[in-house]
Amino acid sequence: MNDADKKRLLREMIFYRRFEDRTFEAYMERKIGGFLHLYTGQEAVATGVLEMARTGQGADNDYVITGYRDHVHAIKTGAAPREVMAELYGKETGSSKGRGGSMHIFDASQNFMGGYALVGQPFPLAAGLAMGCKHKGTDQIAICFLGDGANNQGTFHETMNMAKVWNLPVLFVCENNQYAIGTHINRSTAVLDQYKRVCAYDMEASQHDGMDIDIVMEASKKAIDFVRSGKGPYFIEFMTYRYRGHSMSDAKGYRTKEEEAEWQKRDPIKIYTERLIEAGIIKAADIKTMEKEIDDEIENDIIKFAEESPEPKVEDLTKYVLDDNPDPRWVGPLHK
Ligand SMILES: Cc1ncc(C[n+]2csc(CCOP(=O)(O)OP(=O)(O)O)c2C)c(N)n1
Ligand SMILES: [Mg+2]
Repeated sequence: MNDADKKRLLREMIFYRRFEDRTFEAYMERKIGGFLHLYTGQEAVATGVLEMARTGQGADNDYVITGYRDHVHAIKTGAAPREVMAELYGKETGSSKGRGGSMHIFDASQNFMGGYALVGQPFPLAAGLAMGCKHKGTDQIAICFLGDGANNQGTFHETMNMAKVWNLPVLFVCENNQYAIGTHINRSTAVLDQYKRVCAYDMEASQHDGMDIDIVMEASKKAIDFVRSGKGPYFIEFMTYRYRGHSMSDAKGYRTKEEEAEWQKRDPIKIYTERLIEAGIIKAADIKTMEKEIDDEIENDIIKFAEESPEPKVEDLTKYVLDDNPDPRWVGPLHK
């Protein structure tokens, strides 16, 4: 990786942080409604894993799927930040035409297959995507990001079993931020190291620091190469932390300020900034310029686009839901 790539990666992580911060503000201004789950603190995971995946090639991209904390995964896979923001605003120009909102970002043109609200739902869908790749005979793989809490769902065990039985090209990425809403993992989960759980399915697995993007990239590259070469599924766990509440309505009463401060000492953007400054790749003053450029882009392009975009029309309420579906079984009383 050359110096320009390293600078770009740092810029991307700062962009994701500020993008999420700005959605927080828009939510407080009531421009964004519904649920909103922010990725702040976990940036090195999606950025590092997807940097090693195949993206930027449209229909040839690897397939990426995740839960509801999905804005950064969508953008890094290839969704336009403008369209992601417009989706949060519920506008017609949004990536799901304003019908999905924060938890349901989707961009089929980039093989970003969602954004799902149901915990554990993406596991079997990822196996299905991987099976599709196998049948088509391409060397694409499916990458499924999910939280530590999701591993207690039945879908986890069902999917790990079949992924191994069918030797599917799927990478499971566990973002272990140690919390499922307000419940610490040690109150809900018998085996704290998540990667150990898939030994029950004889699956390759490993655990790594998720706050250091260099470590994330190195470990992900090995795991992705393994999966792409046809050796079967792989489960990779990254230890990380979400700085904000689970969603916007969470006052974080279940954890201490000291715990938060401890994790923030190892902030992914701080670690990478210091590393690049030390290596002489970037100067502290360059960071300020970078931040200013990012804020300008977010405000004058992305937010502007979302604010100026039209709302979906009331008469289009059921468009893309039932109206366009020619199957008569789905034509209900609303759709004569
Ligand atoms: C099937 C299902 N059960 C319960 C919920 C409620 N719920 C939403 S998020 C969440 C916790 C998930 O935690 P984790 O998988 O660790 O993801 P994180 O929020 O930490 O990213 C729960 C229980 C849900 N959305 N879907
Ligand atoms: Mg969690």
